[in-house]
Amino acid sequence: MTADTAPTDADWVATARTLSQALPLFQRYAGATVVIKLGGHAMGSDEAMRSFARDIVLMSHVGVNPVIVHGGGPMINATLEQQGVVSEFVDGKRVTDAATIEVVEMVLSGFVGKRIVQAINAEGGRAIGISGKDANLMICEQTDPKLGFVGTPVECNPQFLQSLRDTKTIPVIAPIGAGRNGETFNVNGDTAAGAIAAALKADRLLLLTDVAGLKDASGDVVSEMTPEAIRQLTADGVIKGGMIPKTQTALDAIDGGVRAVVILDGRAPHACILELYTAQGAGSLIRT
Ligand code: X2W
Repeated sequence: MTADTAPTDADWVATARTLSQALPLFQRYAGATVVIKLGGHAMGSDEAMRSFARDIVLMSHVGVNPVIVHGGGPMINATLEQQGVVSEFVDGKRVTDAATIEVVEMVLSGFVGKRIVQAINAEGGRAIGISGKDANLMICEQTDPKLGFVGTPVECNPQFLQSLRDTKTIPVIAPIGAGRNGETFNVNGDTAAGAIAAALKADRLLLLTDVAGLKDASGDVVSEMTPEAIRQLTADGVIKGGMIPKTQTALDAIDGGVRAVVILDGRAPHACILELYTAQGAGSLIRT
C-alpha cells in the first residue's frame, strides 16, 4: 500500500490479517503492567509524539496498564543555556545546584510531562502528569554530595497508582523525588523508571532511547540477552559509556522483580507496538 494509490481489497485483507494475528499477543499482555521510559532523545517532532501517544492509548485500550516515566535532558539543557548555564555531567548525572534543581523541576514537571499528557489525551486516552513527589511516590536520598541535588530512590510508594489503574488513567511521571528533609531531588530518568517498575513488579520495562539495542562483540544488535551475558560484555568492555547506566537499570530492575526489560529505539515508528504486538519484537530483551 502506498500513499498515492488507493488500497485494494487485498490490502484490506492484509490489514485485517495483521489485526487478527495480534490476538494472542493482545491476550498475553491484557492486565500486564508495562512501564515505559521515554527519554528526551527519543522525543521527536510533534508527529512522533502523536504516534507515541496513539500507541500508548492503543495499549491501554487492549488491557495493558501503561505507566510512563519520562526524561527530558535535552530540554533541561536548552532552558539552562537560555540562562547562560552549561551543566556538567558526572557518570551521566547532571551536577545539580540549588538554582539548577528549580529549572529541572520546572522543565520536567511543567513542560515535558504536560506535553506527553496532552498528546495522550488528544488521542482519546486519559493521562495525568505527576512527579515522584506526588503521594510520596519516590523518596530519595542524596546520591553524592559532589552532585548536589541528585537523588537516589530509596523508597517507592506506588499503591496510589492502583487507583489510577482502576479508572484507566495513565500516569506520566517526571523523575523528580522528594527528600526526607523537604529537599527536591533530580533523578536520572532511567533510574527512576527502574525503581518504579521494580516497586510495581512490572511485567515489562521498555527503555525507549536513541539506539537500536544492545550490541554483541561483533557489533550486531542482539534480540535477547541474559543478565549474565550483560555482565560479561560489560567486563569485556563491549558494553560501555552511556549504555552502562541503562544496562545497570535493567539489571537492578530484574533483581527487583521486573519480569523483563527491553532497550529499544524510541525514534523508530511504533516502537512499543512493534515490541509488544509482533512476534519479531524490537530492540534487545533482557531477562533471566
Ligand atoms: C536528568 C533527568 C532527566 C533525564 C537530567 O538532569 O538531565 C540527572 O542527570 P533523559 O532525557 O532521560 O536523559 N537527571 C540526575 O534523565 O532525561
